[in-house]
Amino acid sequence: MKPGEFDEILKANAAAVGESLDDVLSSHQLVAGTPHHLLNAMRHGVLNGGKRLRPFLVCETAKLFDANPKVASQVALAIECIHSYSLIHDDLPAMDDDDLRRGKPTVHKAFDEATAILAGDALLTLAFGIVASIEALPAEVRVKLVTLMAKKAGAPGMVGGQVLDMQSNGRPRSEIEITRMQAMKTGALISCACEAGALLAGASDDDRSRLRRYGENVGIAFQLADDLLDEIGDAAVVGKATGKDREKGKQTLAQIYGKRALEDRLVALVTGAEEMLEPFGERAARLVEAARFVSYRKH
Ligand code: GRG
Repeated sequence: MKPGEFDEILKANAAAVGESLDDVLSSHQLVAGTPHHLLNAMRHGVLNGGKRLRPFLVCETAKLFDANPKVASQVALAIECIHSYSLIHDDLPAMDDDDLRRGKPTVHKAFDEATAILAGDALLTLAFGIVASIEALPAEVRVKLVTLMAKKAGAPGMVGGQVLDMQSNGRPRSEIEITRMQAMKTGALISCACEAGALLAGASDDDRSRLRRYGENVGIAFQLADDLLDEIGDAAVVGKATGKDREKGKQTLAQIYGKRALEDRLVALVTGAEEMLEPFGERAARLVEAARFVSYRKH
């Protein structure tokens, strides 16, 4: 792939995902019974940019197995709704207490705290509703997808990781603790996106496991790259809250091991991700690029 080509692919994908999310959040089914205030808060949390990495991963993994792209796109939107909910709640005063997200006021700033909590709740439940009603998928596949999403987004996944992160505020953490927290908080939903793509496409257990492991590597790399950016704390880095974790007194792996060791770890994670994709050859070229993009990104 030529330099910059993947960035363009991801940008085009993000624009398309944004439009589809807009359609979902304007659909008669949803709009009919939803208070305007709540709907506006949901829209604010979802339609404010973002890389839309998780939807990209769902659709690309599904493509490896020639899945119906419309079905893949529905699952992708559902997972992005979960991601959006997690960011809305993560920004709340009780959690990270952030005023800005993607350069714009967070949902609790633009609306109020109770509305932000409820907008997050509504997006999380919407996600499960979307997947449960994909008529083109056999019922047992829908059940498997819902079960996977519940596990990865819930207590043994993202929510549990967030709790571990909050518990460790202000006290030193070991490498094992930080890695476990990151794999749950950030890695679980990214790996869920990859596994969901394989699952919806009817991939074999072996292929599903490959995609899950690819996703786990990408998820950990995503968080390590975030740690590195946090450590660098470069004010010139666009869209990055400078040294956010450090400012909040959280210990990062970059502080424990240093920048160099983290960079080496990122290379190993990308190699591991690539190995998982070997059986798919050229068809997985975009997923290989995605692993590199996540690991070596500058913001
Ligand atoms: C509140 C249940 C609950 C969970 C929150 C994912 C998460 C857990 C918090 C996000 C905190 C954070 C900033 C972590 C760093 C890595 C990360 C997930 C960044 C945001 O994801 P991107 O970069 O976001 O994919 P965009 O803006 O591109 O959608």
